[in-house]
Amino acid sequence: MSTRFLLASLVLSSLTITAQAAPVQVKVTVENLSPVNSVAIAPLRLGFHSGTFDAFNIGQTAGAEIIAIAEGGSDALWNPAFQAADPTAVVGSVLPAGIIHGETSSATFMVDPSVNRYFSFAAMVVPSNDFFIGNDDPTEYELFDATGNLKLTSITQKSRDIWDAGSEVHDPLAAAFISGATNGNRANQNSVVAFNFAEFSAYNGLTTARGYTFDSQLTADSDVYKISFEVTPVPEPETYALLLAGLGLVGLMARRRNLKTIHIS
Ligand SMILES: [Ca+2]
Ligand SMILES: [Ca+2]
Repeated sequence: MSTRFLLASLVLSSLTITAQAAPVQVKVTVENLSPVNSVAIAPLRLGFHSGTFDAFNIGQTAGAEIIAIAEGGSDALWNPAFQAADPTAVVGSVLPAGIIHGETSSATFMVDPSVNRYFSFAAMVVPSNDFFIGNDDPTEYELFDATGNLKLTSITQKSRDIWDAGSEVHDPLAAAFISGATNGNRANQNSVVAFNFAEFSAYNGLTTARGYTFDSQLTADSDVYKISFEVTPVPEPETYALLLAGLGLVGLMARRRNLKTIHIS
C-alpha cells in the first residue's frame, strides 16, 4: 500500500466518522403562493428544537411572543421565549420585512439533527390586525428522523391554516400594510386564538403599503405560503485540518518526486 493511498484512506475514514454526528446546514426558503394582490407574509420567525416549545394553543389566549408576531411581525419576544423554553434551540428569521405574491427569500441555519429535530414557525399575515401562520403542536413538523436524515422537504400553508391571535379588534385604520393606517394603534379584542381568513375580504379595495389595491380572493383551500428545507453537511474544523494536512503531504511528496526527476535527467 502506497503512503499516498494510506493518507487518502485516513482522510476518507475521518470524513465518514465525523459525518454521522456532525451538524448540518439547513437552507430555509419561503415563497408567497397567494394570488396576485392578496396577502403578504411578514418575516418568518422560526426555531429548530427538541419539541418542547409550545408557541400557542387553539381556543386559548395568545402569549405575548405570539401577539408581538401577529400584530407587528416582531421577534423581540419570540426569540427569548423560545430559548428560555429550550436552551439548545436554534432560533432565527427569514427576512425581509414582507413578501408578496410570487416573491421568495432564503436563510441558512446551522442545526444539529440529533438535538434540533423539530421545526416551529410563526409569521404575521398582512394586511391584518393580528393574523398569523404557525404550528400549534410543537412536534407537528419532525424535520429529521432518529438517524438525522431530513424527513420533511416542505410545509405548505393554506388559507384555512391562518390564525387570528384574538388580541386586537379588526380595524383597517389600525392594520399593518394598509396605506395611511397606523399599525401601532390597537383596541383589545380579549379573545382567543382561532382560525380566520374570511376577515381578509374586509380589506378589499384598500391600498397596501406596497402600492397595490388589495383583493383577498382567498378560499379555504388557497395555497398561501411554502417553507422548503434543503440540507448540506458541514465538515468539522478538525476534518478540514486533516484534509489540508493530507493534501499538503501528498503535494510535498509529488514535489520531491519532481525534483528527483529533474535531478536524474
Ligand atoms: Ca400548542
Ligand atoms: Ca383579531
